[in-house]
Amino acid sequence: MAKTYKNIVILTGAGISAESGLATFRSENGLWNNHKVEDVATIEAYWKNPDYVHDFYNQMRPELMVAKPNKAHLALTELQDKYPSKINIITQNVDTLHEKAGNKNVWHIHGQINQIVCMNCGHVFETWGDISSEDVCPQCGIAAMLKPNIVFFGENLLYMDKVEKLLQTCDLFISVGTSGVVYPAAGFVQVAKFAGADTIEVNLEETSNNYLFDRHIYGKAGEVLPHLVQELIKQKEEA
Ligand code: BV8
Repeated sequence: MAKTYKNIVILTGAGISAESGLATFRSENGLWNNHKVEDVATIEAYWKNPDYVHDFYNQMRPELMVAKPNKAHLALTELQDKYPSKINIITQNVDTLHEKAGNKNVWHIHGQINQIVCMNCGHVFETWGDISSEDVCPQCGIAAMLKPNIVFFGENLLYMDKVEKLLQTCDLFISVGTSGVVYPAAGFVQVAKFAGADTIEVNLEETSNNYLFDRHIYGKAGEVLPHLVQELIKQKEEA
């Protein structure tokens, strides 16, 4: 009898947005948009030179604002529409392509590029525009305390209470387009596996934690994920 699932968790990384034209983090030259990650995505880099980090994200925002979801994101919408079960998407991506594709239950554990947080009062607001250390918080009026609502290296992730529960109760864990080098996200598959979930990895190539996956589907997410979604939907119909 075809297997069906009740609680599916999908973890996505930069690879799912690659076919939308967005840069991944660990390309050949190890640079990310021509910067070293540690120069722009650590909390130390931010405190040392906030406007250097603001500029990095200011330059990224326009591209992400107009980026379009690809067939991989749309396949997840089809899965959520046609596979009656709880399906949550935990994303490391700061773009909004899951939302643009109509995906539901999306958890941005590394934050979002179009959100700004005030480190004085905690207020979070949306903008696709530029931010600098001169800007004041619209809530408390304090200047130089605004930061992209993005989780830098050395900062705790967002929604980890929710994520823990999802991982401990899932029966299928699918990882799409992540190199599996950044923790704690890279360890999520282990939690799911201990919870008894089946684990599937979708990537162009073998990743560093590939031994933890029961099944590997190699190829571009936009090409292979729709087939996996059709397979799951068919299994459910036949059950
Ligand atoms: C934390 C924000 C507690 C910026 C990001 C030593 C050992 C273990 C851990 C650590 C350690 N030292 C420090 C740590 C912790 C550290 C960490 O993991 N470091 C690593 C590098 C060793 N983690 C943290 O600091 C985290 N916080 O642990 O809190 C704490 C508190 C205080 C002090 C210590 C600990 C915070 C992590 C979040 C950091 N912020 N981003 C931004 O996004 O603007 S991480 C950054 O990497 C992005 O969010 C990105 O999503 C994430 C993971 O990268 P990937 O998404 O996987 O992207 P990548 O390019 O690597 O891979 C793309 C993949 O897609 C590839 O596999 C490729 O083959 C594939 N692909 C490409 N095209 C396609 C495709 N697949 C399919 N189809 C395609 N078309």
